[in-house]
Amino acid sequence: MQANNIPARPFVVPSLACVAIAKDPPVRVFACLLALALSACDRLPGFGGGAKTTFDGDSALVFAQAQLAFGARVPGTTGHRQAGDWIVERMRERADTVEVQEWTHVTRGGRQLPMRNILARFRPELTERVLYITHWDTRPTADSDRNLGARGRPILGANDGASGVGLFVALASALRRTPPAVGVDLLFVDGEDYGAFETPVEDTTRNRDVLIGSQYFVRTMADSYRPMFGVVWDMIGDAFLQIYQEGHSVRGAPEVVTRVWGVARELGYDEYFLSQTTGGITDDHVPFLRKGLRVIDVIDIDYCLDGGTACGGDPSRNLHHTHEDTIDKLSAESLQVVGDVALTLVTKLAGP
Ligand code: 1BN
Ligand code: ZN
Repeated sequence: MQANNIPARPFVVPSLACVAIAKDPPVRVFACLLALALSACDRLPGFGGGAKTTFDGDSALVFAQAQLAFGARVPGTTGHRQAGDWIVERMRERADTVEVQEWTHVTRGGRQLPMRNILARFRPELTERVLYITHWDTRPTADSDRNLGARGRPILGANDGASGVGLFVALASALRRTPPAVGVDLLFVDGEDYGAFETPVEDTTRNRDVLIGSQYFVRTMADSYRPMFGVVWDMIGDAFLQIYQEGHSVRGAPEVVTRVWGVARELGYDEYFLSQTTGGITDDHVPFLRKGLRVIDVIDIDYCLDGGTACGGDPSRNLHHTHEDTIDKLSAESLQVVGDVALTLVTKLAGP
């Protein structure tokens, strides 16, 4: 079922259509300025159509589109550096503090990759905190594209990369307007998608060049950093939103799954947050779970052309890691649903 029963593959903000096709730097600058100008709109109080909170799904979509204006955000490329700078700037406008972790990752093949994790903090003085995580990099290859000849090119990553960034920037706008009673950390991790997700996916010793940023964060964070719970938000912009309960999350932090799905039910979103469980997915929550932190993965892995469950049994309709992961597959309504849940989760919590 599609979010709010909007017709199939709804519109892309027409005035920003230029952003997706922008190739030359001046146009990209223009696109960013436009996104910035529109970001002023999301500071207006009030609830948009269908919204259950002050989170603004339309703005989230605009911010996702602004990421796409940088092209693919593959570590080591210009698009990656510019998109990272853009995130830092947007967070400095909104969060109380912004910390940037920079390091060089050496791949299995000996390549040196510049990496950045960006941690935007609200109420950093508070001990009681919630940690939200999303990856901001995009995959260097389109491993599942129907066109075998195009598999070697990087994907644009509208859902797989930009949707989580759009969600977080819009979330940061809402948190700036109304500071939460508990601390909130928005962590943008790098290098989630660079290498190969080997099978079995649980074997993270073989998955050397994926989840790079989340593993680095967990390795370097203070032992005293113990958020109450955490959520990875990944691929949450699909116009046909279907979020199953991910296997590692259900086994590793069932009470967090119950909490997140409970809020979704209270908001009337149980047609999007489904009660079925999927198998375990190797994603950025795994390093946190291994460290003993209660972090789950909210991911819509059922990313199919024209919706359907498991793409109607036709894997060629799956848009994950293909060149068809473009902005027209996302919707502001889906981002609204996820943003309402993410914001309600923290605003429900009483402070110290
Ligand atoms: C999420 C987005 N992932 C990659 N890009 C993790 C993943 C790993 C998803 C294996 C499916 C299979
Ligand atoms: Zn991916």
